[in-house]
Amino acid sequence: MKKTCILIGAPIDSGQRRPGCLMGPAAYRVAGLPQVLADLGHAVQDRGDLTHGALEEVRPANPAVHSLPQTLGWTRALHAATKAALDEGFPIILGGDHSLALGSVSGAAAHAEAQGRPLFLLWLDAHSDFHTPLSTTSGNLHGTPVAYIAGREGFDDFPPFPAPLPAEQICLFGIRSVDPEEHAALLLHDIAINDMRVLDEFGICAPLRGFLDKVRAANGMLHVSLDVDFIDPAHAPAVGTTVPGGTTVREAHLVMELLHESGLMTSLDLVELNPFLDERGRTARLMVDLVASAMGRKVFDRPTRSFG
Ligand code: 5AB
Ligand code: MN
Ligand code: MN
Ligand code: MN
Repeated sequence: MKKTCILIGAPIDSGQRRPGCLMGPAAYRVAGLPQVLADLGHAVQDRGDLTHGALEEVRPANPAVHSLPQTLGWTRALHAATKAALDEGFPIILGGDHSLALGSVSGAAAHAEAQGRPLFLLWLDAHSDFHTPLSTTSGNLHGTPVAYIAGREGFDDFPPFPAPLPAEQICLFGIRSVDPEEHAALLLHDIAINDMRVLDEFGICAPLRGFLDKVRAANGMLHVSLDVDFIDPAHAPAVGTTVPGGTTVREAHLVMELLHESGLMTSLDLVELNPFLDERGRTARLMVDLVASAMGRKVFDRPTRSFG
């Protein structure tokens, strides 16, 4: 189905300490994302880059946490922009570090609540991002969005999350780096963790189809958050937090192709691209190619699953 793709630039660096992610939206545009979407037959509206608006003075309870006022400002801006864009089309958030998902997913949750539909979340990432602002030791808030979305305590400085997602509506995929505190909390919340061990044994299709079947059965909306580090750093070097043992290029494309075939995805984040660390734009181009697969590009256009 052809969509109205609404591109929202989110030049955010404040969720971690290595500068460069704020160049992400520009890199996606230089790598040709708007044209690729148009060539696939979609309407494209590029809304330009957001700003975080006025900052309030707020001191974090955990002294390790940095850039809290900026993160709060971005959370409000992304919430409003994503919620509004969902009324008109298919938002694609061009990050920016992963702290942007505090706002994009809360905006998607507010929209879904207003529609009376459940929101599901597919988190494609090397990390579980399940810290709270109280538990994080790095103080980097890009490691916290899943905890906010799942309704963990510790987000008192943030707007209350609209209808936190029950564990069965969250699927972590590609995980291979979890801090001890996150590990304990994930087990308590009983969130589905498709770590790389699971993907090694069962492949991409079975675990992903299982989750997509749940979304379909519930007539759910589906937000997908794609962290560059989901892909192995050998193929996607432009990221601050490299973790070896990630997905191959083809595995990542297969995820995107299955998402497209499902017709279920309603919003998408592209996060953690740091163009300053890239090699001649290859990571930005890979991310654009992955979006193309998610939006209908096929190697060969034949009825699915016909072999021989
Ligand atoms: B990303 C770590 N758990 O809290 C922390 O890249 C890494 O958005 C967080 O997935 C990685 O600092 C956040 C060690
Ligand atoms: Mn992440
Ligand atoms: Mn990550
Ligand atoms: Mn990262």
